[in-house]
Amino acid sequence: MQGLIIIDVQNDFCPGGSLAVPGGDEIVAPINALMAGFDAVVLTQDWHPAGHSSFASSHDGKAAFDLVEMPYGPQVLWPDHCVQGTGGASFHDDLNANASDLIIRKGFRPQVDSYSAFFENDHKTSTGLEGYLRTRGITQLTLVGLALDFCVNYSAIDAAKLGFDVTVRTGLCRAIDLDGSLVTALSDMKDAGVQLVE
Ligand code: VGL
Ligand code: ZN
Repeated sequence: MQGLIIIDVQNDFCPGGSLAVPGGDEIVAPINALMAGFDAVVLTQDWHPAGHSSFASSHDGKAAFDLVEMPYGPQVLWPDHCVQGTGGASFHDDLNANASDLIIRKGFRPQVDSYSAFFENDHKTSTGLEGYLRTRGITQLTLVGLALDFCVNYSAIDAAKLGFDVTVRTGLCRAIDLDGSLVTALSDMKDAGVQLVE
């Protein structure tokens, strides 16, 4: 059984948003067209409380894209984005969210960021997605969405580690590309056994 995981196609990650990924809106229509071919369709939604610890604005003297050390490891600081209940946290208006079976929200714990759809950045706290997919009999996953080098990357690697058969459709993703993060992400995904398909 085949699952489609659509990562963070939200206004703040699209042009005009506070953490805009170049071309983020270009993938919406082709992702909509892909949904019908899958047994399960899951959307993820980055969903931070105001003042979240991943926001540069929560750290005195720090700027967006600085790196800090958190109790769980290194963490990039981001512009405020995807704050719960705001328009920036909403899915892109043209995304066919009605055609999804499940929406997984992540990053809602104030002190921990969550790039992956499966585990938060402490690599321990589960989102519950694994159990959902397993109980629905899904063994093969296709991932698309934003951003390829952060949330798609972490989700794909966790999925592969959990034993799912994972394909990332890179043409249906867009990247932030911070200091070479895209090249690193592509090689990390390959090393984890993720299939990269244009
Ligand atoms: C993401 C940075 C911060 C993503 C989420 O969806 O890739 N990136 N929060
Ligand atoms: Zn975030």
